[in-house]
Amino acid sequence: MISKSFSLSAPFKIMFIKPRVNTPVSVLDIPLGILSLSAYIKKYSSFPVQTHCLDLRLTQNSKILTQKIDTIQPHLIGISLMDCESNFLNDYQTVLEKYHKTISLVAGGPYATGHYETIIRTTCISLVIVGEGERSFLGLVQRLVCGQSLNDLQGLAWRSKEGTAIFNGKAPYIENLDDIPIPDYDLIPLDKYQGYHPNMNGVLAEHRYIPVMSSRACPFRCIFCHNMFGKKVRPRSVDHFIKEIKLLRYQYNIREFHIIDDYFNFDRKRMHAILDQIIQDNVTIRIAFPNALRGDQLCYEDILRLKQAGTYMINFAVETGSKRLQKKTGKHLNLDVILQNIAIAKKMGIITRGYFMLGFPSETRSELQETIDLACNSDLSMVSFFTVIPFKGTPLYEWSCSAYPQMKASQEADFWSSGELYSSATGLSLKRIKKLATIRFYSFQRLVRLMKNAPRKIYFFARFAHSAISILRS
Ligand code: B12
Ligand code: SF4
Repeated sequence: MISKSFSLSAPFKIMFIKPRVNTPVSVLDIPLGILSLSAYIKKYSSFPVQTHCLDLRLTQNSKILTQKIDTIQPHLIGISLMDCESNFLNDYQTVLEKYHKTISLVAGGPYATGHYETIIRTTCISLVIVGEGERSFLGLVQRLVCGQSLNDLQGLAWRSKEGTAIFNGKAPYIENLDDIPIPDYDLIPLDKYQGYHPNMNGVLAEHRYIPVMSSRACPFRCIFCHNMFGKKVRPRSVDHFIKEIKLLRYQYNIREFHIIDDYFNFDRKRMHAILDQIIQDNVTIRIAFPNALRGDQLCYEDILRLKQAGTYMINFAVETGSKRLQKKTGKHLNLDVILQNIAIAKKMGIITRGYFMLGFPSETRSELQETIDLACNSDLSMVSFFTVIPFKGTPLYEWSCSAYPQMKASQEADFWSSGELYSSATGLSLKRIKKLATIRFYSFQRLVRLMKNAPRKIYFFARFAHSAISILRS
């Protein structure tokens, strides 16, 4: 078991790292997970803690990591990893190896959760927090500082003397999300995350925007989902969330909010309470839902209230137009209701975008066509066709392994080639199909309507054009 000695005459220093992505389009939204960990540990640690964040997406300087480590001299480095950021472990292997004897290296996030064994076996990182991070990370830091054993710390995976990964088991989720303080926004140069760069929503109506989360988890069981926060939705209280919105609006001058809950409309009463509060207190903001709302769990009243509170854009994660695949993927959407709600939103002048997934194992040409037809015949204003990516730790991954035996052989599947796996199995070029579908979707009439509904038209369209070009090029 790794244990370093710390003499704490000064604060315990933690340096978080947010890597660059290894995909063609790099989104630059704030690293919410790191900000939450920072706020939590500062509030609950029994000794002073100083936190820093190095977001590698903000710099091109390849030496910055070493420079920052040497300047800050952290006791612990915490690396946040999604699958699309896992290249960091290769790219910075020598840097990590240089420091791992003197600094505790800890990984967390969706990739670390699904691949803790690989990380512990193949890199010099010997500590991984699996799943929701706040509580286990605090426990880890407290134990490291006090020199206590880590053997029973829930949520931790660690390297044994033999070099194997030992996982102490899942930690219980934090029941009351109000126990987590408002994210530590001062940890990052917030101004650098504003304005003209790709963001999760694709477009923007305001220069100053931010992603926020009012609840964690989702009760559905889509087979492609990387289940990070469990199946029981845990809401923050309306007051706690509104306090954050107001802080960001009035103290940080944020004008646009991207609500990225997995299931914001899980409780209609609560959703109305949040929206009513925004309306009553005259908090003038624009709202978008880049992580989508559950489109078949909305009604006219909900959409009206969303509009009144400032919503200018709603994303709908339809995924597939095939009834067979709706069932097979566990999405179980009521397609008729979702199409009605898209039409209602259109009438209210709300911009809507549909997310669709193409290339599930066993998906036939006519099923692909059903999805494309559904998108093109709908009232959606915008569309994103994605290639199906089977993430390790999801049921889709298991299904893909049996559908594509060559994927299993490659152990850690290269997710970004999964479109090619589908294409080589079926002879259909997903890339081409996606491009043609996108071109078909954006009819002249649709573009005119989008222009009509777009807030701050020139600003909006500059971003729209930018993201359309990146998609067509990729
Ligand atoms: C915002 C978001 C994005 C943003 C930014 C993500 C980011 N965090 O930087 C963008 C738009 C870039 C994005 C992209 C994608 N995303 Co996304 N995204 C999300 C979303 C909706 C919210 C992330 C978030 O901020 N959560 C809130 C914070 C509090 O949680 P967190 O970041 O996970 O952090 C917690 C723990 O992970 C852990 N932790 C995190 N870092 C660290 C570090 C340390 C040291 C420790 C100890 C702990 C720790 O502790 C934190 C607090 O509990 C999640 C869904 C979700 N519910 O989380 C999906 C999610 C992360 N995305 C997912 C996917 C599939 C994608 C895409 C691949 C989708 C696609 N097909 O294109 C792309 C990636 C491609 C690309 N080119 O970038 C998957 C994860 C896949 C994976 N294993 O990496 C998720 C979980 C969705 C899902 N349910 O499947 N995404
Ligand atoms: S609805 Fe979204 S968050 Fe919920 S299980 Fe499906 S993909 Fe995951």
